[in-house]
Amino acid sequence: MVHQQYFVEQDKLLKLIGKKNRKADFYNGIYDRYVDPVLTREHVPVHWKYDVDADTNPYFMERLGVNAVMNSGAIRLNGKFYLVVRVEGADRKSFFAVAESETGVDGFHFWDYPVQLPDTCAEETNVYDMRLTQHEDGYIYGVFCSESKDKTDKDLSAAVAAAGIVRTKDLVSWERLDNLTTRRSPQQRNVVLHPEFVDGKYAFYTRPMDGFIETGSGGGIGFGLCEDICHAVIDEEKIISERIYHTLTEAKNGAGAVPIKGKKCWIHIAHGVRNTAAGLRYVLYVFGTDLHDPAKVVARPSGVFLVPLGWERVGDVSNVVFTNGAVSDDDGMVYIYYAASDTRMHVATTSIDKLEDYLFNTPKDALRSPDCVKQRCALIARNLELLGK
Ligand code: M1P
Repeated sequence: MVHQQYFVEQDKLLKLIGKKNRKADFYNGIYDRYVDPVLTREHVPVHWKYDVDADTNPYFMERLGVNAVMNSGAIRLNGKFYLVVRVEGADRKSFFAVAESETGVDGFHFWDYPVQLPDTCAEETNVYDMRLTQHEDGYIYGVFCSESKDKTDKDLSAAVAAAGIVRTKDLVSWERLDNLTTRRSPQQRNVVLHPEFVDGKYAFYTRPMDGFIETGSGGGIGFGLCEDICHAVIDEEKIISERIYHTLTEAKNGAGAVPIKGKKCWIHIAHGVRNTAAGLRYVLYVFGTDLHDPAKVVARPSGVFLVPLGWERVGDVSNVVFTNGAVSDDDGMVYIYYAASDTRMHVATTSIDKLEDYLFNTPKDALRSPDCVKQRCALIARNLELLGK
């Protein structure tokens, strides 16, 4: 017999899924934020966590808890919005699950089962942060972090991060391909597949790393080409968005969402990390690359694009915003899905036109306080003249 509490919990879940989201009272002219997150651990189906049988679970206890839902790949198919969500179990292992919505800002609900990836690598302990690329070759690719224990290091926490690759046509059946090999970088995380061929090859944005957490002396967002997606090997990585002293990318950075094709450039929404007395702070930034040469940066506005605000600052890993999925619709609206503090998923909406205005009309970083104040005084002077003051 089904436990009575199941119906109580199921009712709460349906109310949560049915709740309409609305724009928050936040303004910067660049994007809108929303009052409610689009997905939280409370959105996880009841039957994923509880044994609903009153005989075997008389206290209706959670048997397999879920800790967080976060860093989600995003795609729009047949007019619907799909997230491939990183769900972190109470056991700290992450897995992927599809959630869909008609509107992109509310109504997200999980499919009945999580994604069951082909288990091809016995060493792989954890998988997370899938980027979904609708490639012009006809497949939807998922590129994610595949983490294994580093058995060559005595440190218990030592791990190796690699880019796992899967592909699908329907988000239901997934084919696992070889992990990406990058000749010059022992580790990779935050790898993104570009949606179009470049010089007839598959193009990846990479993040060369010496270690699992630290990117080491190099880092930055790299770009490389490979011939064969089934056995992907990149011989050369060119850094296209480097780390810069005293900017938001000082500690590290990484590609975020699959770039969106705009009218003037490819629009990249990435993350940058700096160190503070309170620990690492993750924010989002935007840059544009040439439509014909996606490795050539043509716009890099100064400063942060989106930062953790209010309750977004608090969670399992506080003071973090992270994106690995954004989609545009037929009207040029853009939906940016970002996780707050490695805990829950939010959305911000804007448009391709607004993002390109932001990209090409926001001043570049002047890099030194005296030059930054000159930049600001020039803006103030122009404004005061117009305002007649
Ligand atoms: O905890 C913040 C993020 O840390 C990692 O990002 P990066 O590789 O740039 O440090 C990722 O593990 C990501 O999942 C996480 O959100």
